Amino acid sequence: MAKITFAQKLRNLFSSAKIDGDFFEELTDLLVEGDVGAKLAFELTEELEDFCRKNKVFEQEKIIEELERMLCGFVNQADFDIDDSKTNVFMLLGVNGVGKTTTAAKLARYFKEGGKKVILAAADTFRAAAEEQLEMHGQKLGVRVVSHNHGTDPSAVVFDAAEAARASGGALVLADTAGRLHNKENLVRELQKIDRIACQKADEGCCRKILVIDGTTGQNAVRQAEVFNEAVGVDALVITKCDSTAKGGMVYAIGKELNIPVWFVCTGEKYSDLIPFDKIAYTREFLGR
Ligand SMILES: Nc1nc2c(ncn2[C@@H]2O[C@H](COP(=O)(O)OP(=O)(O)OP(=O)(O)O)[C@@H](O)[C@H]2O)c(=O)[nH]1
Ligand SMILES: [Mg+2]
Repeated sequence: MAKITFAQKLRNLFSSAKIDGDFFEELTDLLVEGDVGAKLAFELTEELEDFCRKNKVFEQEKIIEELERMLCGFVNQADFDIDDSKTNVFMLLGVNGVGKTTTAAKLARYFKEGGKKVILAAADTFRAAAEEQLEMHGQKLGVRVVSHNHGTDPSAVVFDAAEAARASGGALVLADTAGRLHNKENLVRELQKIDRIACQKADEGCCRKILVIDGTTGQNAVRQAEVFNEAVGVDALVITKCDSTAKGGMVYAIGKELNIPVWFVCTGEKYSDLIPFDKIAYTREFLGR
C-alpha cells in the first residue's frame, strides 16, 4: 500500500504528540482519512482513550499496539478449503472497473500453480470485448475459458462452466461477471439469477460469492458491500489496487458492519500481484508500522 501521506501522518502523530485530548482528536481525524468511517473512528478512539486512562498507558508504542489489536478484531481472513474433486463455483462480483476480470485471472494463476484444476467462466456477456479479455488471460495462463456469444444470458455461461467442471471430475470455476452499479435493480436481479444457477450446479458448500472492492474507493465500499450482500450474500472480499492511493481502512468498517472476511489483496496489475489477506500484516501496513 503506497499511502505515504496517510501512514506518514499516523507515524508522525505517534512519534511526536503528547498523549492528551488533542492526540485522540487528531487520531480520530486520521482514522477517518484512512477510510475507517466516522462512526468506527469515533468508537475506536473513545475505547482507546478509556483503555489508556484505566490502564495508565502513556507510551505511544503501547497505544498503537492496542489500536492494532482493536482493528484486527474487526476483520477476518477468509480461508476456503478448495477441493477440486468437487464442482466449485466462485463468482467475482463488483461495480464497474474495480478489477473483477484481472482478479479472476490472478486467482486462476494462483490456484493453478497450487495444483488445482481451474476453469474461467466469461459470465460478463455485457461489456464490449469482455469475453475476449478473459480468453486472452486464459490463453496466457493455460487455463480453459468457457464463454458464449456476446449479449447472451450470463447464467447459461455459469451453467456450462459448472457442467464442464463436473465432467472433468471437479474443478474450481472462477466466474467473471459484468460490473454493475449497486443501485440498478434489474442488474441486481440478473445477478440473483446467476447466483441461483451457480449454487444449484456447485456441490454443497462449494458456491462462493466474492465481492471485489477497489481499495481506493473509501467509504462507498461499505455501501457496495451492503447492497451485494443483501442481493446474493457475500462470502469474502478481494481488495484491489492496494498499490496505489488505497488507504485500506474500509475493511474494518465492512468487517464490523457485515462481518465479511477478506480473502486476497491485490497490489498491482501483474498476475503475481495477489496475496492472501493477513490481518496482522495488513493492519501494520495500514498503521504505517
Ligand atoms: N494498480 C492496479 N491496477 C489494477 C489492479 N487490479 C486491476 N487493476 C486495473 O484496473 C483496471 C480495471 O480492471 P478490470 O479487471 O478490467 O476491472 P473489471 O472490474 O473487470 O471492470 P469491468 O468489467 O469494466 O466492470 C485495469 O486497468 C486493471 O489493470 C490492482 O490491484 N492494482
Ligand atoms: Mg471485467
